[in-house]
Amino acid sequence: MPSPGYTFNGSTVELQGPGLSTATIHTHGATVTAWSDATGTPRLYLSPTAALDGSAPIRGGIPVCFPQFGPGARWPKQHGFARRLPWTVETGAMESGVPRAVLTLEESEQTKEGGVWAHCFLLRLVVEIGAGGQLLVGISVENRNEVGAFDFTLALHSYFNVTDVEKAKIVGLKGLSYRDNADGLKEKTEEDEAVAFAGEVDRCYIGAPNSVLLEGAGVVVEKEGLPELVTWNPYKEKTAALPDMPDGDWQKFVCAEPALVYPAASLEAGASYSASITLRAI
Ligand code: TA6
Repeated sequence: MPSPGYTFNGSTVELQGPGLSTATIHTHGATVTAWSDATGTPRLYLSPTAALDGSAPIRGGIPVCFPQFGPGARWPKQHGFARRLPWTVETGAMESGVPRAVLTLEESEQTKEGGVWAHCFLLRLVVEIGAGGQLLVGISVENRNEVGAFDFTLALHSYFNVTDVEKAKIVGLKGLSYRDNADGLKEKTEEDEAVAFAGEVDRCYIGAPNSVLLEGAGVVVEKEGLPELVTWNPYKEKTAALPDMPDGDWQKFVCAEPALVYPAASLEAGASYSASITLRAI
């Protein structure tokens, strides 16, 4: 077995955890692009045609959506700037036998683009592989304005490998209200025991439980500080319109995205907000 450890080559961080567990984090967007569990099974989907050169957000893994989830309410482009900019590796080390990387992003001319969200802030992303090979991703948002609150929405837009999306299910959302982004953001109630993917699915479940099972992905997603769960698969037609995903790859992934959307969070100057996800293979 390889020894647990941490390496950084200037653009990617590699974590080696217990057993065969590993994780890769690109400094571009602080995007976790790979996580294999303790048996060495890769659990995150990464498009084979994703841009990894910083020219676009990375299609796959766990892009960070901030200061908004969705279209340009605060920043001009979809899902905000956090997934589009290079982050700084603050620390990377073994801590109590666990490999951990910490990446940060602060305000810049680019984050102030458009002038709508021209705030001083610090984002910190902590990625760690736990003793059982589980992946932990923590994010904190600090308002560094001298005066003045800001608001934001946030998502950890996680893509998971499945062998056949039409057999995959997300279990634990029955009875919840959701906004259906594939149907004009209408508010609906989930009637089914499990969310299946027999067509385009693009939903934001309000007040989702802190643990959901992704059948077909072999993963349980746990979340804290992220009340919503977004479920997404673009299916055939919309995948064909994505420039950075092969046409047939809609069959190979589901997105289950812990998010803070309804309502947006508001942070006073000097205040911080923390959230996290834990991904466990089952
Ligand atoms: O999380 C679902 C979603 O907001 C969808 O509406 C879909 O467009 C997706 O994210 C991907 O967005 P992107 O900007 O990465 O193409």
